[in-house]
Amino acid sequence: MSRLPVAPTQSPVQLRGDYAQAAPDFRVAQNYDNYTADEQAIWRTLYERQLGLLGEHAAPEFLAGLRLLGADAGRIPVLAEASERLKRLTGFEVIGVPGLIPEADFFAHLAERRFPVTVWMRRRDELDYLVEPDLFHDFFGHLPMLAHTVFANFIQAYGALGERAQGPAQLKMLARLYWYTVEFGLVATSRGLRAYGAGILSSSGETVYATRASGPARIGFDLQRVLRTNYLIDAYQKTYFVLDDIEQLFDSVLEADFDALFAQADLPAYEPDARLPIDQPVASTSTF
Ligand code: HBI
Ligand code: FE
Repeated sequence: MSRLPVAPTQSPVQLRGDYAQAAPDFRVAQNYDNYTADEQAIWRTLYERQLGLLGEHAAPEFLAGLRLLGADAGRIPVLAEASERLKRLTGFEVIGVPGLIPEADFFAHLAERRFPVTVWMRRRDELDYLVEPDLFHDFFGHLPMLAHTVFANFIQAYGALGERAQGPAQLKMLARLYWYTVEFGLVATSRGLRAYGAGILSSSGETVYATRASGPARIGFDLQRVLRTNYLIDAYQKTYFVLDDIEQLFDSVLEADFDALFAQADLPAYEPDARLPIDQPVASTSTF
């Protein structure tokens, strides 16, 4: 495979997966029998740890999606089985990939309702943090929300936007949108702030921090603000953006004029901890 993806993180990382077996669109087989007993145990540990936190911290849409996926702590899920379920729910397929793939391929898959899921599991010494998304992050973190019709529509629209973006500055804007919603998004509910972002819900530490810590700012979601706000990849977020409801995400990109927004790509970005007069702070029941 000549075209190895440039990992979309600020620090170039050595990609872990086996890209040599990947198809031109980066699909790989899951090779289920290759998972070791320890990898099955790591899945169980991660799943059970997160399950204990979801009731208090996860958006109801995430909880509903996780149930619909039918996975459990007992074993690493078979991607083809989850794909069958998800396809019936929102038309999204699940495809195995060796890890991070080039942005153009990633966007093309999303635009055609295919979600790439890394096929390898993290090591035991990476339970709390790893740089590149593994199967647990992608499957447990991302797939439940793809069972939600409107969120699935947003992800497809996001993929189509990616195919429209021209050049690194516009791609960076879209990476910020993905980061502050799909990865680290919060939503307001009648029972307080809940997380729907995969980066939050696949991390036990950030699941509690994002919804309860007093340190970070929590700001009402504003598309233009998010598109211009840089993010930290190796620390808890300084700023979380809060949706009024999941539909707001799809509505915001549907109504937006991306020709005008992309034209602002070269404007200076806001720092991750920026506080602006236009920001609408959202109260949280901080407990620490
Ligand atoms: N590849 N497999 C995979 N998973 C991702 O989440 C991913 C990717 N490539 C690019 C990428 N994310 C980011 O650049 C997004 O912001 C597009
Ligand atoms: Fe992710």
